[in-house]
Amino acid sequence: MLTKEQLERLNDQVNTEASVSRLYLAVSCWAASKGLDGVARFFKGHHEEEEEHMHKIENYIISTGGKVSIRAIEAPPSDFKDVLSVLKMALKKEIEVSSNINKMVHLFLEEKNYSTFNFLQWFVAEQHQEEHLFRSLIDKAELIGTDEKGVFWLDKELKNVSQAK
Ligand code: OFO
Repeated sequence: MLTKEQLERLNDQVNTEASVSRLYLAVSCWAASKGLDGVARFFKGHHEEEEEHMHKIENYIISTGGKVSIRAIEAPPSDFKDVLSVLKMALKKEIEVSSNINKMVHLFLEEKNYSTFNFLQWFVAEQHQEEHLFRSLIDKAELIGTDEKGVFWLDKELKNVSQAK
């Protein structure tokens, strides 16, 4: 059983996951239109993962007898500067998501809701992996440079990462 505030926080997170999912979908479409198939595939995969995260939380709310509230979300941009800036934007987003998750973990622990605290541990681990992935891709991209050859390499690298998942 969730309190009103706890339910509100979980529903906020449903909304956040939906918004990140739409952003990654927009990046994927943008990349596909530029012929960057690896980037498109990578972000399409991440779009799908974020949808799964959203469903995970919805299902959890329902399992507690709570009500899911699906809200309107702001449309993401449809144009982006380049691949490196897109990766940096994604890392910034993931850091924001991690911060939300951490605040929730703190709340549920303080309020002795151990079941939800336990449920959120999956997200803590997932966010750690996501931040690490984006950080390492940015580091590699900065090392190799972002001229045409660099972008070609990055596109291939993102395709490899998608295939390895
Ligand atoms: Fe990576 O945002 Fe979901 O949890």
